[in-house]
Amino acid sequence: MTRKLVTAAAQMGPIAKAEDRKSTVGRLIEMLREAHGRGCTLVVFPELALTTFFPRWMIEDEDELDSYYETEMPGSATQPLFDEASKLGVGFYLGYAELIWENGVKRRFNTSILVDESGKIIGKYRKVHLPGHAEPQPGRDFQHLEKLFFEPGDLGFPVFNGFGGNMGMAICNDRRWPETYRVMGLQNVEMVMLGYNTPFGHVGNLAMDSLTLFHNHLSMQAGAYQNATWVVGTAKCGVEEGSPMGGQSVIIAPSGEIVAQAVTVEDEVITASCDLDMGTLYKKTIFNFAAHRRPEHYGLITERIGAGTPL
Ligand code: CDV
Repeated sequence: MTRKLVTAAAQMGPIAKAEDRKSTVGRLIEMLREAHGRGCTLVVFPELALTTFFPRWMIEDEDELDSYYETEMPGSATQPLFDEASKLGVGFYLGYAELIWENGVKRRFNTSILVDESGKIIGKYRKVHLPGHAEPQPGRDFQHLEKLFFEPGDLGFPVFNGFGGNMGMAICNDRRWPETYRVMGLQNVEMVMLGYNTPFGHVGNLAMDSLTLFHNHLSMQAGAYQNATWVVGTAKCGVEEGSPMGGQSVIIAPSGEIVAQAVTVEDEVITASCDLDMGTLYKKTIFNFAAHRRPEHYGLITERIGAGTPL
């Protein structure tokens, strides 16, 4: 008997700076309904799916900065999404900017949640691998100030029981790091959900820039195959406030093969019937971790951060 999870990646086109939460949440609800109509019980939305990708600007006004963050989830603006999802019996992954107060200190995270089919939050993840800079960089058309506007996540890479399987989360730049998938692979993850905002021109090297979409898929396909897991990668894309961002949202099987891919850079729902048992053969053979891994030789991975001299 197979465990089939009909899953959607609900890609978003640009969110304008002036677009309010009501309108953005309305777009999410529309895609949720479309996914439900195609038999889905899980929808994966992008990273920072409620606002424009604000780390592209240096924002000095604290009130303006705060306006991009959610202080409660669900809040009044996002409650309709939760209501519609539970009414339809569809769960979702949602990325958003999270602001909390802890011991009188304001803390900011780039966060995702997993909501089950009854509307209950069953998992939370905070982005670990923050890209970009903590200071504005001169000469750039667009900044990438995630290191200024977020703290590195403090929840690790937990795997949650839901949707009939073992469900993991990551956010954008996390997908480029093999450690992301392997830590979840060691918890027998069966589906990794992740949202992304990937601006072109980030590195400032034309040759590398032309490979942006290739590297997007390369990272996720490798993570899927090497850990025998489904990966659902959902973009926010198109030209947002003048900044072009890559699309090509995908659903990837544990074989590493792409089984569904978006073809626009707009709001677009792609779906696949994901057999959560499909990774089992890989997990029992070529990627039988218990039989083949040699952690006694992997010490440098946790001892060193940057590359150093040969041992
Ligand atoms: N939002 C991101 O994390 N974006 C990064 C870019 C900046 C490299 C990404 O990995 O797509």
